[in-house]
Amino acid sequence: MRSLAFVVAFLLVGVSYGEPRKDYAGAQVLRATPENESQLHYLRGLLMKNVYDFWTEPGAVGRPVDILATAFQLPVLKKTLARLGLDFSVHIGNVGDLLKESRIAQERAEAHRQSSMDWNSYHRYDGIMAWLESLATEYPDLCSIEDVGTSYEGRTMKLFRLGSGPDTNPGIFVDGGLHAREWISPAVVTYIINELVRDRVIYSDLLSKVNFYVMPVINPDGYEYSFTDERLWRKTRSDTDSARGCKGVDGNRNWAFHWMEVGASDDPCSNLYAGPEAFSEVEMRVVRDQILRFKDNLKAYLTFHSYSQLLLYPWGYTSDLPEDWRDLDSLAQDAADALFRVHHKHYKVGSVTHVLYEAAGGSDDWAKGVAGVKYSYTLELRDKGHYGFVLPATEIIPSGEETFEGFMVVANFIRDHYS
Ligand code: 0X9
Ligand code: ZN
Repeated sequence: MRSLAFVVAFLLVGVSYGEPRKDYAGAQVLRATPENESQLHYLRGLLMKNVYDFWTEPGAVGRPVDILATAFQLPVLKKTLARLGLDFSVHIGNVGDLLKESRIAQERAEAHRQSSMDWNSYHRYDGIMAWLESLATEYPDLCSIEDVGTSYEGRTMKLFRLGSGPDTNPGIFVDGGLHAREWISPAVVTYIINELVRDRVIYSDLLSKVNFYVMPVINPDGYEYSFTDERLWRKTRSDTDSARGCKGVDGNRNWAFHWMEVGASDDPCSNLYAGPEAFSEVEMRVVRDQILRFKDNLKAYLTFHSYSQLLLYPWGYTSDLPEDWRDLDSLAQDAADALFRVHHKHYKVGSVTHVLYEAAGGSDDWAKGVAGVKYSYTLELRDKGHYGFVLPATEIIPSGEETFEGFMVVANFIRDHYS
């Protein structure tokens, strides 16, 4: 009888590819700030044990770390942190409730959608691609779209090009959606495209002097999985040799520049799994090939993530700075200032290692270190952890508005210095 009940429960909960779906009822996000090296060291060890979902990673003494624990895990985690003398606060009181509320809001917004594309709710992969196609059809002198690859699960990956000038114009490569659960990223990238296209007359000078190469969702399988199965999925969806049936690779540990040297895991069940080899993930290879295709003209690479409100530049693999870091820092400061002026959101500027943590195999490091794109940045969008990855869709437009202003600082700078 008990085994029958187990089988029924198993079927009701739904099990995909050997990974039981997580139960977030009563789950919390705790924020702990290490105050000394030994606490930091302990948190790093905990991260690598891969028991908890670290929403932000331990970087340095004094830098807060957000850790998600299920209701079942919470007592142990709280006891462990207390034993270490690590102060923590409950940052999100019930992740299950938050996910439920956001699902209801998303369903409501989808039901009331007036047009195929808007920025009042988050959009699925096919919808975003169809919208890009429609722009290219409507504005053939300004936009074009091209199939450039196929994801692991067979989704077509597209490159959207924006600009009215020759191919030899300086270029800016923009991508989003590398990490599946960071939904604000594709939303903001599409917001930026929409602004530039809608106000193409106002931006005609820029568009005639700079080319934009945009891929708003570079991890399509993971992104879709985060809608259909597991909202908090981060990685790609490729099969691994994991005995426990764990799937997927962290795309931002998979690039071939100091791969696997630091801040990455060789455990396929880890959210920081770097893959069996550099560029094991077809999606990252597709983006790599597009960057290489235009690299002679690319002056900037912007990759959009969330959350924490940061504007980061290389390196992620070392605490050394690139020799031209002052150039990157000063442009980023100007962008952060412009962004701040819109809704008074503060973005911290600095190198990945100095502001965040050491992590090798990121696309930003590769773009600068291998492709030679000088101004390579990772943007960590809103918020600072109040909602974390479950950012309400009502924040898409304000995020878009402020990020657009920061983006324009970079775009105008490239025009003024390279065209
Ligand atoms: O850890 C990451 O991949 C990024 N943060 S996130 O919370 N979106 O996962 C930061 C990447 C910074 N760049 C490198 N580590 N190279
Ligand atoms: Zn990310």
